[in-house]
Amino acid sequence: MAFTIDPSTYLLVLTGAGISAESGVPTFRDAGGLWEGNSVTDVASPDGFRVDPLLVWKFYSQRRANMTGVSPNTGHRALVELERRLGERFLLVTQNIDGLHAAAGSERIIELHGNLMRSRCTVCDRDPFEDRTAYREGVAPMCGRCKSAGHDALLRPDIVWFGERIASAALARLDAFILTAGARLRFLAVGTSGLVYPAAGLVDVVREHGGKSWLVNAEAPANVGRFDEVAIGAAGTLLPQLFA
Ligand code: BJW
Repeated sequence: MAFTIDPSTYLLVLTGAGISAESGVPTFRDAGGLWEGNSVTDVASPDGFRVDPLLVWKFYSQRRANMTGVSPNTGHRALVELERRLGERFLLVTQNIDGLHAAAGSERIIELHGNLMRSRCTVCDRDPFEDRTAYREGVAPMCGRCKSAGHDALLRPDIVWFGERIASAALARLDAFILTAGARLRFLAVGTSGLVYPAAGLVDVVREHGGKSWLVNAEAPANVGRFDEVAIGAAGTLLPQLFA
């Protein structure tokens, strides 16, 4: 099997946890995955954070620490190669917060669910900032800027939790790409279970615009029937072959 791109193709790629699995980053819903032992509502929702910010910080601190020494794999690098071929006709939308696409060299990226290595204030409007600290002292981190202004405010990871809105600028950039491409659009989803929206609905949006959709995944995900072509297997093996 091969996925054909020609000089008019616009390629929109959506990645999920599966593309980072071969780098050693746990997926969410696979056996032994990240959610096992953690209730999603406890650690990845605004309500969970309100109830127990320390638990949430412990969870994300551990994940920051776990990223030490983790590097991109052949799947990430195959997408860098595709971007080099297509230039402005390429856009990568990732649900992953691990930063591995940027580390591999991808440039045209939308990080739909945020970034693990950034924090932001829960109160003030300072920009999200790079923060690799894995908090261990049993105290949830506070905003230095708010403290200087005389009040206390919690920091939080710059991540989109369940029930939170995706940044409107990200959605606008995605819409603009899809509109420009029209029927020249090809959509490639890689390593995602197709359960979490709005990402899981992208395949339908592409179809409405007349585009074709391809899927590369280790197993058939929830929305497999909505793709035109499906390749089942490991992303790190299949991606370099499918676009050779
Ligand atoms: C391999 C492989 C290998 C393994 N090679 N493959 C419409 C319908 C129903 C519900 C909703 C809807 N619209 C919105 C919702 C609600 C909700 C939602 O989707 N709920 C569903 C669960 C039902 N969505 C939201 O709340 C979103 N917000 C929103 O829509 O806001 C609207 C709004 C409007 C007005 C007011 C307020 C709000 C936000 C979603 C945020 C998701 N965040 C998370 C956690 C944060 C990040 C973190 O902590 O890390 O993001 S959830 C979690 O799931 C994470 C992931 O990015 C996301 C997707 O997971 P993914 O990537 O698919 O991973 P897995 O593990 O599930 O799958 C991995 C796949 O890879 C598997 O299939 C493997 O087989 C495969 N694989 N190895 C290839 N080597």
